[in-house]
Amino acid sequence: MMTINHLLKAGLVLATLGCVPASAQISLVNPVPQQVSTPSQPLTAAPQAWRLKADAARLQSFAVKNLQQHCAITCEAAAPFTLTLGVKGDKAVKKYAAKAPKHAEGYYLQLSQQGAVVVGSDEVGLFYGLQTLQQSLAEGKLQEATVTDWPDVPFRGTVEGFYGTPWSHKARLSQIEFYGRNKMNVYIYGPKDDPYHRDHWRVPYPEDEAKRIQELNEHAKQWGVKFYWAIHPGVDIKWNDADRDALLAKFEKMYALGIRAFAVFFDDIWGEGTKADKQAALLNYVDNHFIATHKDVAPLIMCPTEYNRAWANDEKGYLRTLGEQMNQGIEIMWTGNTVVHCIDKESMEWINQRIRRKAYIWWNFPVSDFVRDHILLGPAYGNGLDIAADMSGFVSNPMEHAEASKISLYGIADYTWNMEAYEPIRDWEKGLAAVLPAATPALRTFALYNKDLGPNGHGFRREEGDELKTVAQQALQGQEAALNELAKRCRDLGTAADVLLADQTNPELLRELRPWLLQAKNVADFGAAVTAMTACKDGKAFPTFTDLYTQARSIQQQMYELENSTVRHALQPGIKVATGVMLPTLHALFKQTVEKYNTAHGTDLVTAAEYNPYKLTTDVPQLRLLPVTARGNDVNISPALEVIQWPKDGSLTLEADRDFTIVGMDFNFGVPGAAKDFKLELYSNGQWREVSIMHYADNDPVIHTGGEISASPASRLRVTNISGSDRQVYFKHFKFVKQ
Ligand code: 14T
Repeated sequence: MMTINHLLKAGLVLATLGCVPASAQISLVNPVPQQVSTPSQPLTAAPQAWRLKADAARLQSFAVKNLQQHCAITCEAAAPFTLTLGVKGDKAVKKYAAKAPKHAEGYYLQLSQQGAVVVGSDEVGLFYGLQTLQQSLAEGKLQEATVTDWPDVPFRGTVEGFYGTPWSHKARLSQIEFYGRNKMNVYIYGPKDDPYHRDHWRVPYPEDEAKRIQELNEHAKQWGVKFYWAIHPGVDIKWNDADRDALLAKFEKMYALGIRAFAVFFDDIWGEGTKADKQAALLNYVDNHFIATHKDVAPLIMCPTEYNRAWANDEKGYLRTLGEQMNQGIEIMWTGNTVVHCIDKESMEWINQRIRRKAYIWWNFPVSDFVRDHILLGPAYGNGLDIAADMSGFVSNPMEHAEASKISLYGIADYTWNMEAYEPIRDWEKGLAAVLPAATPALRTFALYNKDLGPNGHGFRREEGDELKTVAQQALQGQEAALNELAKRCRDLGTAADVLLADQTNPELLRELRPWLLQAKNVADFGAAVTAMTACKDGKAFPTFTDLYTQARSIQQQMYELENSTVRHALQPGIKVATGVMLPTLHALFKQTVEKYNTAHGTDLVTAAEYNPYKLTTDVPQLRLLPVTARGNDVNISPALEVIQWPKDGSLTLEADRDFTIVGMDFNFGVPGAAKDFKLELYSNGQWREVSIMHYADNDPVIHTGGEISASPASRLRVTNISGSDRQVYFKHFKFVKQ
């Protein structure tokens, strides 16, 4: 494969290469073309109208139809600017045919004041050449250029493979257009929560849903995107003829709807469905009796059960069995060293060797179904730039927030097309502009604080706030200039959130971002109050330290309320913004400033950085300082490590500043049989009410509540030692779940 870098290394420097000014029209194009040469001519005005020159048959192709439908420029028979276009072999482009690259989906584009020539190595190549042409003219200027271009990775796109609310039909239509415009050619339809994909895979789609799938498929054709329909039968498949036939029957139904590309997923299952030899046999059968017999169907894709290295049991040889037994033409998906991981050369070699083919990468970014309190708006970075030749395809699993996912998908399109030239930050900037041209700076500022995922089970983190680290450190040391700068960044974030909340140009994006925008405003307001507190001089009339402190505390509470409001996700609640550097810095600054004030004024203002509605009071001395944490619906008192001396009649009370509804609770005092020595009571409507507690087994120290606890409104909860004497217990866990 020859890229610009290769050419340079080989001494084949194209005459004018390197004199492309950064602002030139070709730099508008995404993905970055492989080879560009631009004579140093001044830019001229883009043509208003084109005269098309093409073979009559070619005018019927999807590429030309798409151009006519979606290009702002009109076609006029008498226009002075000619657009000569075709595919290798067409009469109209005979003179230029040799210049088109040999690669599938490649094209040659020649653009001058007089006209343009676009030759595709195939129809998709022609379509891509026309996309490049349109993008380069998008700002109304024309730059003379010759472009020779092709994709590094044959299959590029997305897999809608996340848990959660599947994308809407409208969102999918918009995604597919976005892929076409950015030269991605694959959309794999496999939302975990579509019943006809997974739980009821044998059942055909009802008519209205079938119609929508058909419409997506047609739309995909118009944008040069292959629509793969995926089935997920592993949950309950029996390895018998009946289920094999059920699968083929479903595929035939989908074929009748017009689907010409298929995938079979075996991820996230256990038991019978996970057997490699059975999976291979089934897929070979599908390959031989369906794919091969329908000549117009794309190669089959499968997602294995052991789809990442951490889960691969090399001794049992699941992957080797697939590699050996499964037909060579079947693609095998792979997420890398773990479920969520960046891909490098070494990991490609590891997997390819086992599956005896080039892995088809399923990159779990920017998917956020395991960190739903975050929205991921950062650049797509971290994958090797030297692995294009090691993979057959690369698809990203995006967020359930379709529009917001486009920011990173923009970069992924470029990465997979022209890997060596990929620059994540440059693409991030361009992607932000592509998604929200009307308010790009605001989106950029907001995105700066929505990159990292926070701590998560997959250990996958993203850079966030590096640009703030020095300022943060200096601000915590009390340096005035840094405190001012920190205040400014907070103000910028707040302004960005306001601008975005008022935006009318991309309502779908703003609907997705809204909870995080509201939280960003809280962070910004909190930052303004806290930085002002640090600058507060004694004796100043307004605002006084206590004014600002009161405001900061109220904003902490608002953050908490928003986290626990209905806008958050039920399973993974919370709305987190600026968790990288900004918010931790503000919390630390708040604590430090209030502590200093308390010392100087002998006051007792709360220094806790985060608002918490639960307060623990007790006459058991060792429990007095245990932190209460509320995360989503779970409220926990942190465990104590030592033996607790619980005095006779001593109690522990958890009090909230509001009524909460308990749906369940349990606690562990480390002593089997302890339940009979303690009493649990709930407080509501001005009175205490006892709730029965018990152990499920004689030797089990965990204490559970009886059925009457469910859905009880209460504002306090109390546990009392009623044994009539002092008791020694542990305090291993204490937890309740609220509604
Ligand atoms: F098929 C796979 F390649 C894959 O990644 N499957 C899922 C995917 O649908 C999901 O969006 C992604 C991120 O959460 O991770 C995979 O799902 C998991 C991963 C786990 F580690 C489901 C359960 C897990 F324990």
